[in-house]
Amino acid sequence: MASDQDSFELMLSTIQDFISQRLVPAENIIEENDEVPADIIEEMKTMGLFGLSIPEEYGGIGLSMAQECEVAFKFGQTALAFRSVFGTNVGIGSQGILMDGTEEQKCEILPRVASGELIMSFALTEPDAGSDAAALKMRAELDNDHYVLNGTKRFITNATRAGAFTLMARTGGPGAGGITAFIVPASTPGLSLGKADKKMGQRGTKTCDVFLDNARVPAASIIGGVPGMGFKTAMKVLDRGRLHVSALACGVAQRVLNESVAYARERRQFGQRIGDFQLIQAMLADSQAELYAGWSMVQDCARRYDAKPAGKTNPDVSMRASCAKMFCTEMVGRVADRGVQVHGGSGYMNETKVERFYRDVRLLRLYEGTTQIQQIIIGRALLRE
Ligand code: COS
Repeated sequence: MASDQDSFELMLSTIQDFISQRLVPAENIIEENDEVPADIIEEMKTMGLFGLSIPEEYGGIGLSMAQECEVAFKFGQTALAFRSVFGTNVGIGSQGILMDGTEEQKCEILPRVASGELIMSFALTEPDAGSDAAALKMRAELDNDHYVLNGTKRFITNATRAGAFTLMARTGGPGAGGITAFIVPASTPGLSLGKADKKMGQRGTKTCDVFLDNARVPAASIIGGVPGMGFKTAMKVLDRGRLHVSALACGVAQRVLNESVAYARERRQFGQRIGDFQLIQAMLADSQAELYAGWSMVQDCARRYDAKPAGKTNPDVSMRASCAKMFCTEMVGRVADRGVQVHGGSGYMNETKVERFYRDVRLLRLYEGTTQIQQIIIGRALLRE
């Protein structure tokens, strides 16, 4: 389907209908219940959303990065919890296996990930290793043909839904070269979950701690079969994930702008609609121009991503993905802030959609690498010989 632009356009329009007819009307349910309804998750599976990025040979739809960004842009225009349900399967949970896994691992895992039967989650962050991912402490000790895992993972998205984790642990000495990526089934004895995190926003998304207490996994669970490659796998996965998050940020900016324009058309003060005031127009114009700039970056970077050999790193593309992540997630913060401002006092009230997006987008500047981490990646790339 990926190669067929007409089929892709058809799929995008089906997604658009699903978002406007099914998801947008369910946004209040998410806010009230902190859960994505089970029937919606089933519909997402039927639509193939869990397998967007997985090649057709492994049961997915095999979208290009540019196409995946278009889908992420659409899903940014509703409560972010919906995308989060399948987001780890499309991105950080599955891509390490696709990029660096053995053929056997790909054949065994990816079709189940693509169908949504298996939810994959990505476990890198720890209590003492957030931005400094190479400092992670979780130990993986070799014991005959098994590894024994001990330690804690933190803020793990979709952990409560996950059937398996792409999990980074230390098999060697300090630093990046001592880190290995494993596929760890959630049913592994010794693996348990903490209580659900209470977050500022993004109601309906699920994060919690994951504890490993003498959890044994076969040595064959190492992604690609070679220890010590896990940090590079994680970085490649994050390069890609950052582009996806950039597109998502643009989608939210579009929704907030739509809400703001609609409000500016209707709301009347001083005897006229507020949209007729130039100070309101200025806020809308700033948001539109920044959104246009951000989306242009995403499209350009996604094209470059698709042009490089699959699974290979291109430092220039990594640097540009960080530029897009930094710009788009900061941009949507400003757009959401202006959205609240255009709505005045109503924008501070929970029943107003912009209030929710204002809280929801705060996370985008933090996960998959903070703005400051993106600056470091960009700065280092510029200074590299
Ligand atoms: N693709 C492939 N390999 C990469 C890479 C990338 N994008 N980035 C780094 N590497 C490789 C390097 O080439 C280096 O390999 P060699 O030792 O063979 O030279 C190795 O990985 C270590 O890289 P580096 O020295 O740059 O590691 P640092 O510890 O300095 O960390 C940052 C680099 C800060 C960029 C990294 O820790 C990071 O991205 N942190 C943020 C983590 C994050 O996003 N967390 C979010 C949690 S997931 S929601």
